[in-house]
Amino acid sequence: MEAKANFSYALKLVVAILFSVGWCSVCGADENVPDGFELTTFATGFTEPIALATAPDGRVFVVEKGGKVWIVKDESIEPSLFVSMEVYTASECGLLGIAIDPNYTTNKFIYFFATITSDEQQIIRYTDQDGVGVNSTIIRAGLPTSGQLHNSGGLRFGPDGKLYFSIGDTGQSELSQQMQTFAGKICRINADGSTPDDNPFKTPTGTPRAIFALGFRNPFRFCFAPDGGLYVMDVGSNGEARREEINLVPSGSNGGWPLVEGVGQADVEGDLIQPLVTYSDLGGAITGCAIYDQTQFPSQYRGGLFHLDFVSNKMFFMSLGENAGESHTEFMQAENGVVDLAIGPEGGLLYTEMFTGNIKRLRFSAGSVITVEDSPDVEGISTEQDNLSDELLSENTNRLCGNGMTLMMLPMCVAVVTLRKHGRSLRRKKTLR
Ligand SMILES: [Ca+2]
Repeated sequence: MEAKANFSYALKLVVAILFSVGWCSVCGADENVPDGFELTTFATGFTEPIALATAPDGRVFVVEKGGKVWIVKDESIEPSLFVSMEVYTASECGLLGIAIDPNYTTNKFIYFFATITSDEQQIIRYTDQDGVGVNSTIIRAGLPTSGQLHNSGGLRFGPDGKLYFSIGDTGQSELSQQMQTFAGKICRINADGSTPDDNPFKTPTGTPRAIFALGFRNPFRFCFAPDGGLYVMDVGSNGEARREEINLVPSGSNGGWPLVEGVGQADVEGDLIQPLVTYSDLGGAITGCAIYDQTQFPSQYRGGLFHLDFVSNKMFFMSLGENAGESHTEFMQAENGVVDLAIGPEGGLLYTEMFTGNIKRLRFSAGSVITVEDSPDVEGISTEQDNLSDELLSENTNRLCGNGMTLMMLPMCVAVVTLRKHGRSLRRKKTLR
């Protein structure tokens, strides 16, 4: 068994040891968010919260690895469970993923990815009947697991309306390149579990396969951009060759595992995907991701990708497009056991922490952002200036902080102004009193 591969179990053990000797203050990191952002506890008290999703009505579904699903409504946890499923929970097994139907408003369907026994995983659909899951329906049975490692469990609808799921190599790396198993694959199915005719691979007799892309080690989480781009986070191996990867994954492509980890080619049919980002020093297990398609954050984050790392407990950001990889930067420090990330009901981000039992909420709180080049009030402001003029800030107070009532209610209002001139982009911050 690979020590690092079994990432949840190994760290849990460390945490248990530290708890037992009273050192837990050293388990987690001190949280730290960028200027202008605010981190709060959205809901707490969960046992190993491993996945979450926001419904169109603003309720947030929180999935516990042990099989329970809770609903958070208006920032409080509903007293009755949505569902409690019988799942197999050894090592990395359990209730692992959730997806909400694109037509949820009319059909109320919610889908889960679960390890059912030591040798089977399933995709199961429930109907949301006033906050309770009913009409349990198996969408896909017989999905592989070894009852231990690399079960993955990513589950998302693409913009094409198809249901995608990810399964890791189940601890046998050679399976990732073999087409007769879903191990080490990203799969694409219809919402009813059938296989779409336009999937990229066919069996020797011409039947479409559910496989959308092959060659992944442990693609625990993935996310879609509005243009259909599928971004897969593939957890890296151990030792010097280890690379956590962010891959843009086209239909019919090959992620390369175990022939290549990170960047490189191998002697196979067709080119391997070259990851947009690889890292080994920034963390040790890449996890939840979300494309930021909202407007609550400043404009430079819109349309970009946020992701988590379970070992360094950090969140990272990268913009998408031509130079996506080069823009990958550390965004914030979280506390302990970050695994899933989703857009929250108010347009911020929510993430789960396995070890604290918390759902955290990240919002931008520094009033509005004005872009200097868009403002008529900023003639003469140069990017060389260290401080914004008081005149600029007072002229823009209402735009920055809302209205006078908002200013009075807040102890302070931090103005953040982005200066974009001559191709440079600088942020300036000033506290208004
Ligand atoms: Ca790869």
